[in-house]
Amino acid sequence: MDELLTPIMDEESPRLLQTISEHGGYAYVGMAALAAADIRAAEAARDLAWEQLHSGPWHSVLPVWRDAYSMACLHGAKYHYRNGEFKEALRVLDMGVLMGGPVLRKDLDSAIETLSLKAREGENERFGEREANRLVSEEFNTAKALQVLPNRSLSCKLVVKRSALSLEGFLSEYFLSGSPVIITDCMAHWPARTNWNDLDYLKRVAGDRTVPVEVGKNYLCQDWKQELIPFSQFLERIQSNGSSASVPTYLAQHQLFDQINELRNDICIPDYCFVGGGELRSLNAWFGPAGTVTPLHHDPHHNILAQVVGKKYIRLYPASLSEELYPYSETMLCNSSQVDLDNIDETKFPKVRDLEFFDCILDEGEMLYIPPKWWHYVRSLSISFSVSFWWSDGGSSTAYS
Ligand SMILES: O=C(O)CCC(=O)C(=O)O
Repeated sequence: MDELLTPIMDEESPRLLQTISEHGGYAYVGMAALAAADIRAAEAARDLAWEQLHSGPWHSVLPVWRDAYSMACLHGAKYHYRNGEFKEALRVLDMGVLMGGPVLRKDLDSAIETLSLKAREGENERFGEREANRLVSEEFNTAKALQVLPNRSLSCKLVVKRSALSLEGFLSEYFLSGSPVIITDCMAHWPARTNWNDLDYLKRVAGDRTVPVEVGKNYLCQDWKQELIPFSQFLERIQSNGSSASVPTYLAQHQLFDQINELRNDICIPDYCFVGGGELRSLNAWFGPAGTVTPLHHDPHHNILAQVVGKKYIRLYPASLSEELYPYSETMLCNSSQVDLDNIDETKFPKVRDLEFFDCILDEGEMLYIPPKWWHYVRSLSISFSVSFWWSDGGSSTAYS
C-alpha cells in the first residue's frame, strides 16, 4: 500500500511518548498509541496537544507538547493519505509545520513534498501555454494615492534611489552610516517577479496550503485577529478586498519561504544582506490587498524590503527621533509608536507634527534598505507582495542616526 513515510517519527516516538508521560500527559500517550490505526484517536491526540499549546503564553508551553502536536498531525496525515484525501492530509501537515515542534519537522516537510508532487501529476497539460491571469494591473495614480496617505507625505525628504548599487557603494555610503536607500534594477532575475503576479501560478503552487493571516486594521487595534486559512481562500479575499471600507486580510511577517519550497525557489537572497559580516536572521512574506497598514515601529535588524508585486508607501524616521515618536511603555509594544500617522492626535503627541522624515513609494522591482532601529510606517497602495530580509550586525555598522 502507498504510505507516507515517517522515519523520524518511527524512531523518536518511544522517547517522545516517555517524556510526555513524565509530564503527566497520560491521556495523550493513550491516544497516540492507537493513532496509527485509528483516525479518531489521532484527532483526539491532536486536540489534547492543541489544548496544551493554548494553555498559557507561547513561551511557557513545554516544548515537548509542540512535538506531540506534530506527531498527532503526522498520524492524521498518514490516514488521509491512505484514503486518497490529499488536500486534507496537506492541511493537517501544514498545521504541524505552523504549530508543531522541531523534532519531527523533516517528516512533515518530506510528507508535504510527496503530496505536492502528487498534486502536480498531470498538471503540465493544464498549465502549459496560457495567458497569465494577473493579480495586479499596471494602472496607478499618484495623486489618488496621496489622498489616502498620511499628511505631508512625499513633501519632506525622498529616500535616495540608486540603480544596481555596488556592494562597496552600499557598504560605504549607506550601511556604515546607517542611511536608507532604494536599490533599483537588482531583482529582475528573480522568478518571483513574473510568477507572483500570476494568480494561476500562486494557486497551483500554494492554493491548498494553510497560512496564518491577520484580519483587521492593524495589530494595534482592538478588533484585530489572526486566522489560519487555505492560501486559495486568502487569494480570493485579497481580490475581493477592493473597497477601502472592508477589513483587510494580511499575510504579514510570516516565514512563508520556510513553509513553501516553490515560493522560496522564486527569490534570491540579495548579496547586500552579507555586507557587514552579520547573519541572516529571517525572511518574511508580506502579502495583502491595497490598504494594509503596518503602523510606525522599529526593528533591531538591518532590513532589505524587496517589493515583488505592487506598490507600497513607506515613511521612515531616524532612530535618533525615538523620544519624539512616543513609543509604548509596555515591553511587548515598546518598539511601536503610540502615534497613528493616519490620524495624528496633535494634542496628545505635539512633538510629531513638524518632525522631518524620509519617505517613498516603493515600486515593483525595487528594494528598500531600512537601517536597524529606524522607525517605519508601511501602507500598501495596491495588492502587494513583498519580502523582508533581516540580518544582524557583524559589529561594523555603528551609526544608527
Ligand atoms: O510591509 C509591511 O507592511 C511592513 C514591513 C516591515 O515592517 C518590515 O519589513 O520590517
